[in-house]
Amino acid sequence: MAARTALVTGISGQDGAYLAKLLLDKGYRVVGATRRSSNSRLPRLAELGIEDAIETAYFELGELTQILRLLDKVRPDEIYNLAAQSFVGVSWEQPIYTVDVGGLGVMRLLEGIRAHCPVSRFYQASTSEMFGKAPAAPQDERTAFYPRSPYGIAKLAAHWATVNYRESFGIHASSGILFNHESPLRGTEFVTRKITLGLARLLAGQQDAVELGNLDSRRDWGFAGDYVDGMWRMTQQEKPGDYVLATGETHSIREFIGYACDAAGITVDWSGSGVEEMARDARTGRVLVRVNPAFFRPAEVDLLKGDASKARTALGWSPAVDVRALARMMFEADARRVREGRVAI
Ligand code: NAP
Ligand code: G4F
Repeated sequence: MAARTALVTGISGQDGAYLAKLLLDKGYRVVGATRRSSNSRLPRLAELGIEDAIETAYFELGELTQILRLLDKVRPDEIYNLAAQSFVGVSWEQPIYTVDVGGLGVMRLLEGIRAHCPVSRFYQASTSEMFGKAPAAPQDERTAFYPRSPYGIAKLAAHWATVNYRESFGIHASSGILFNHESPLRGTEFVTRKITLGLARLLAGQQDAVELGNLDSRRDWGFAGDYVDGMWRMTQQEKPGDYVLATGETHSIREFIGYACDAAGITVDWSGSGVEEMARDARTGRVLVRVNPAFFRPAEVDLLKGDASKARTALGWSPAVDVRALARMMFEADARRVREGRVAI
């Protein structure tokens, strides 16, 4: 039997790499869709040793004509749309672009599916950011949405587009409402990786204290490798649907710093409050983390904590890595990269 073909957009990103690896291990032909860039390397795929195992194709969520040609040519069995301007902080600086690619871009893809491959199964990378200022915790598939950023608004439009094309045209379109998931391949601008890489560099004498914004917000952090398995399980269901993927635990940024420091063998001593708050190495007194208001956001999502009961029951999905193990995995990978003088992904 011919291998099933999966088209993965956002192949150069964190989830693209882990999902491509999972699909290749399952025997899929993987076509990775990527933006044209002056640097054609895909370092995350290289780190997982799969750079040469996937086919790549140019792809831009803003360009309808390219999307139509690509879908007509590849006719994939499954489409995983992981592409987006995914950094919440930048979405206030690039609101129109963020909504264009993250929201309208999904309409473009769905129109392409409708025209060229209506039997393809579609996965949309939705997010817990859609809950935003949530009325309650934990959040599940029935919780009301209240996005707090242009990014959240874009993703909410894309989520409803996915639901609508499922209901209007019978497309097998699923929306994965994923809570924060991290890994050693996480972008260095996201807070977990900024902490683990910053700490590794600081301990090697390569940088001063890590400067962060709001230390009080709480996130439900899991491991990206676990979450891509949930994406795949959604597309294998007889019927499409919406599913929350989360660990069910929530931790503050301050707590994550503590877990990363534990992994580094450091006991943290917190002092001060507000913009004066800082974390020191309890033994040496060295400042590890300080607050820089430049990293505060115009509006914050204070508390995310997910309830993945539906995914557990219907998909048989559960996360294997908890936040402490995640922080250790990430710190150890960054410490190794720093020791070996490798450029951070
Ligand atoms: P990521 O590492 O930032 O990857 C985003 C990908 O989107 C990159 O491959 C990027 O390509 C691509 N992209 C950006 N703009 C594009 C455009 N205009 N056209 C085509 N491709 C474009 O994000 P991630 O953490 O892997 O997340 C994957 C998806 O899940 C994203 O949609 C994100 O919003 C969503 N999500 C993530 C989380 C999480 O915690 N990680 C949680 C919920 C939902 P370049 O390399 O060229 O920039
Ligand atoms: O790591 P973050 O930038 O992730 P955020 O905003 O939660 O978004 C991520 O998760 C979403 C799922 O809920 C995805 F949809 C989205 O694509 C992305 O992957 O920030 C986490 C928290 C925020 O409250 C932020 O204000 O950390 C706080 N924070 C404090 N100091 C910081 C910093 N965030 C960043 N990036 N940098 C800081 O210096």
